[in-house]
Amino acid sequence: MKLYYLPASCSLASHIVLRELGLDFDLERYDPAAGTTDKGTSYNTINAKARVPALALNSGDLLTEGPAIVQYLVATHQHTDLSLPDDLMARARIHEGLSFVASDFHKTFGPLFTTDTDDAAQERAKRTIVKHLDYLESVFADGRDYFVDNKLSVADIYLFVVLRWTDATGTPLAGWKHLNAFRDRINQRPAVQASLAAEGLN
Ligand SMILES: N[C@@H](CCC(=O)N[C@@H](CS)C(=O)NCC(=O)O)C(=O)O
Repeated sequence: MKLYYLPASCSLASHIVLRELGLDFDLERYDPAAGTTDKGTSYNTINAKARVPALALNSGDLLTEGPAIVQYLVATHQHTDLSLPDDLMARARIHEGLSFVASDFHKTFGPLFTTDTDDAAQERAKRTIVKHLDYLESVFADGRDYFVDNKLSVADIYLFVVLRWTDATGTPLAGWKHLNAFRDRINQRPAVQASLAAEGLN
């Protein structure tokens, strides 16, 4: 297997899950400015969406979209802390958590990562991020350690990756004590530390 990635981006979630599952995989880094990978391959020829993550499977299939990748990985490797529950409602809850992180939380950061967004759009994005952080903080206010049903899941890994962006985007987590503690908790996992090191992030 090979994961196409961009350091610290949402592809970090797929990267962490691959390591959590103890899988054998290669990494190939995408350089959006050049439009190529670090092996000099035009990335459009690999993934026409020109987005990471993309996972090249040993079967020859290319799987894209982070939530699909992490759910596929845990569905095909059941023997870890990240195992999918048998109960369909519990699975739907994980999907619900992933969808919130992907469609609402992650996407709000977009204007803060580009230089061509005006100040008003950046302020609007920050206000929406704060709204999402308040919501997430309220979820953790019942004392839970993990986002969905208080059981570690791929939704926690994706949430951790997006929470990492808050420091760089003017909404540092210090004001949200439960989320701050959650980020520290996930950060301590050996697979997370190994992924961060492999991406040159710690
Ligand atoms: N819908 C995609 C979104 C992926 C996405 O936003 N990828 C960003 C990194 S977080 C990317 O590829 N950025 C590089 C670029 O836009 O050139 C998914 O969930 O996987």
